[in-house]
Amino acid sequence: MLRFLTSGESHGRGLIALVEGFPSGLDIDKSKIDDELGRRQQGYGRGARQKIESDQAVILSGVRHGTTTGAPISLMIENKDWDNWQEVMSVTKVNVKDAAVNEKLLKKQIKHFRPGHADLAGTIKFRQRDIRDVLERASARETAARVAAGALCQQLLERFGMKIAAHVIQVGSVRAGSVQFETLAELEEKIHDSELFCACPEASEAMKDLIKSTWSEGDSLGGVIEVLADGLPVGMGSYTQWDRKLDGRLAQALISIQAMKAVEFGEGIFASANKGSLVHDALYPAAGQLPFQRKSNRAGGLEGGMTNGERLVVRVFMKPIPTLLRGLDSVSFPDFKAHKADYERSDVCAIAAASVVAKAMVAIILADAFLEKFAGDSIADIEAAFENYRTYLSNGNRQRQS
Ligand code: EPS
Repeated sequence: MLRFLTSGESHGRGLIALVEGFPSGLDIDKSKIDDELGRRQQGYGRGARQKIESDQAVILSGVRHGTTTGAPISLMIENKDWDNWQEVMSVTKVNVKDAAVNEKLLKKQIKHFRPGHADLAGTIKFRQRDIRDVLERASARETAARVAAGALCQQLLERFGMKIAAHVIQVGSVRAGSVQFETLAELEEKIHDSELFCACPEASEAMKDLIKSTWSEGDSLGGVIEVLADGLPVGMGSYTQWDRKLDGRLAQALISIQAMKAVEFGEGIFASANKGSLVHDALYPAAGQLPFQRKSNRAGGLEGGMTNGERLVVRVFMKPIPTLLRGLDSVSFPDFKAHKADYERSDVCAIAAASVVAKAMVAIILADAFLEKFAGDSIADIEAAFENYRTYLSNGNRQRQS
């Protein structure tokens, strides 16, 4: 079992990702982790914070001489902004009798809930005295740690011929037109220069314009991300128990990303309104690597909670960021009087960054499901199990192996 946790606050010293259950013997390319971290910081619509940060991972454990050892891998990303927050976010007690310190604390205290954010329920639940205690951990800054862990998992998947890509297909009401691509490398080329990681150049410009005008109105925007994965062997995940189903596990991981409100696999929404004959992907014999083929992939690569050999297609829907420059109606804390929500420096639209996070979360779940299917403590053991399964599949999948 692959486990992963994060810790850290938005303006604290830094973030940590802890990945446990990762096999030994994989050569790690740290520059690939840093590339993903850099990509997560990009995208049109982000606020001033990204000019302060230049995220890089420091690998603290679990890797020796460039190769994983099988021990827990911890990755740290420092917050450069910490320099400006040392008193406000100090882990040790500060001297509130010092007028300068006290003034800093009061200035950064959050007293008005932002509707749509974790502020209200978090403050009540944890009996906080300052809404900042919720904001700091609920902030999407945390996703930098997820991206570092995801980039590690992507390297494991790549080692076994799998590839993941993500692109933005909608910002607010602007949808990308359909774009043709065969391989995910081709898709990545198409999104490379788009400031919104969108493969359709016209839509990309229209998305930018919409973000610009929304910005000037003091408002915010969400959007839709599509994540795709190729090369997944048939049978990752399982139909045998609810919590082994891969669609359920992916949905949970994606919905856990800040501001995500819905997930769709393949043509899931279309499927709910149409007849079975229009929805299911018929099977035909084939003589290739697999003894079957299909002419469509409306299921999005998953049937019965398992990969079925087709491309994984999953979409995740993000709501607009809840921190609005113009402030929504809200109440104050702790006296609950009518007051506009606080404005904390924020992004206007973080959909491009979120696409990198969605890709990372899919990588983490797929790596877990892969290790479950081809269990082994080392890459060598996993490779043997993987090869054995490939031989079984190429035999025509006709006989069960004892
Ligand atoms: C965020 C608010 C902003 C974003 C932040 C998420 O941070 P700040 O308040 O420091 O300006 O920039 O995202 C990041 C820092 C990041 O690296 O993604 C929030 O409230 O969720």
